Amino acid sequence: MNPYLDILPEVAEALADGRPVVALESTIISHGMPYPQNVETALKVEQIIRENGAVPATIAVIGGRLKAGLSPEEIEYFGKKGRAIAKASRRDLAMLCARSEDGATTVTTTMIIAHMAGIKIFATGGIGGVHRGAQTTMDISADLEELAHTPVMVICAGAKSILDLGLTLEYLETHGVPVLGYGTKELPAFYTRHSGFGVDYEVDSPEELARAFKAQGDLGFTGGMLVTNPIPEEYSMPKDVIDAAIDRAIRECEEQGIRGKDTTPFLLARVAELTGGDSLASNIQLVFNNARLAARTASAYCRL
Ligand code: PSU
Ligand code: MN
Repeated sequence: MNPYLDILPEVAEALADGRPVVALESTIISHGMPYPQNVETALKVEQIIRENGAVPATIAVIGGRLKAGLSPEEIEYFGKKGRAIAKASRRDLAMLCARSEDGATTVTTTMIIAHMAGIKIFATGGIGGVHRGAQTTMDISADLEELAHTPVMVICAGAKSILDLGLTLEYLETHGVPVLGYGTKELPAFYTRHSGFGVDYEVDSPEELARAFKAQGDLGFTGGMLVTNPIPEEYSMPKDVIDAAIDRAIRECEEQGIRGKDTTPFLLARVAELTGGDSLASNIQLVFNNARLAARTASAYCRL
């Protein structure tokens, strides 16, 4: 086992017994939602995963240790400290380990640590991607590169239109990452079920998702797989409301000269403010929905 890795006993036992485990990220807790809704959501997500037959493993870096599985107290700590916790991408892990510091894991680092621990399925809200204007800023999330290289299935609600969804799909195609739609042929756009862009394949059951991921591993491919699960209709937002908030947040981001790793947390927080909490409520519900699908898919994978 990697000398920097700590696996929570409950998670280690499930993995040793071949029982289903679902990884969860901690940037969504510290940087993606405000306190206390972030802690309430993170704990509820763990409960939903249990109710659907799997063991949750929330992933983070604490004191330079890579943690696969957190206690409720540790989740509370990440939620309370919020944006004071460093957002940890691939380039940050070595320094955090060397300096014994804390880090909130993004999709990228959650995939890395999940893979180290032997966890195959990971549920989150949205992934990073190619930002609008990337032609000049070159702002492309490390999440896409990780999906290209690390064999973990990421179940999300698509990508927010803070990103250029068309370019994000092109990048994933170039790097050979399958983009599956759960019960849909259309890429969902996080807050809304529709983006106007197609996915590679529509898949209609957790069993089929599990078989697809198994086949990818059996083929000797080392990359990940992206599952996009549309937000339930009753929680989706009106497209004009969310588009207006996103356009305004992007304008403010440019005006304030915000760049690099601060861009996504700024846009997420600003969109939530501009929609008066409606977007937060949708965000929470889509994470629950992804957790359910991930737990069922992890269970199906264990039965193969
Ligand atoms: N998109 C969301 N919610 C999130 C994130 C992205 O809708 O919480 C977080 C995830 O942790 C993701 C990270 O991995 O932001 C991407 O950041 P960046 O764009 O800096 O790569
Ligand atoms: Mn970026």
